Amino acid sequence: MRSVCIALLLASAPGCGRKDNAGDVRPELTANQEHFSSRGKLVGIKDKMVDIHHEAMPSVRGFDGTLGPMMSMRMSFAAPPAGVGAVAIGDVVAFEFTVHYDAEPTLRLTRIDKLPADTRLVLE
Ligand SMILES: [Cu+2]
Repeated sequence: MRSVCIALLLASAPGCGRKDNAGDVRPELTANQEHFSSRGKLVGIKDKMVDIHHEAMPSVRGFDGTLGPMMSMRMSFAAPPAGVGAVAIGDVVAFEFTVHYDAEPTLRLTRIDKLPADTRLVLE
């Protein structure tokens, strides 16, 4: 899923929840990384990668510099350097991440916190 999502970010194709003509347009990226946040359900941890089924995000910048929505999906992130802490598979989480436009791994968690188990998420 991650590779598909990244490919779509790279190609700026409709998909990965992005819609044509949505958001502003920035012809060239002026920063090599940007910070975003969302909520979701932790669905996997393996090899320092964390899979999260995240809610829709209203505004994420793709590699073409445009901001657009990303639909709810399962996506893989590199774990924070300090690890994921007390969260476990099945937990509802709030998380923050950076998108790195010029370095791998592209998606890196910077923070992940457990939310109350009865937190209502909107997942598709
Ligand atoms: Cu996504």
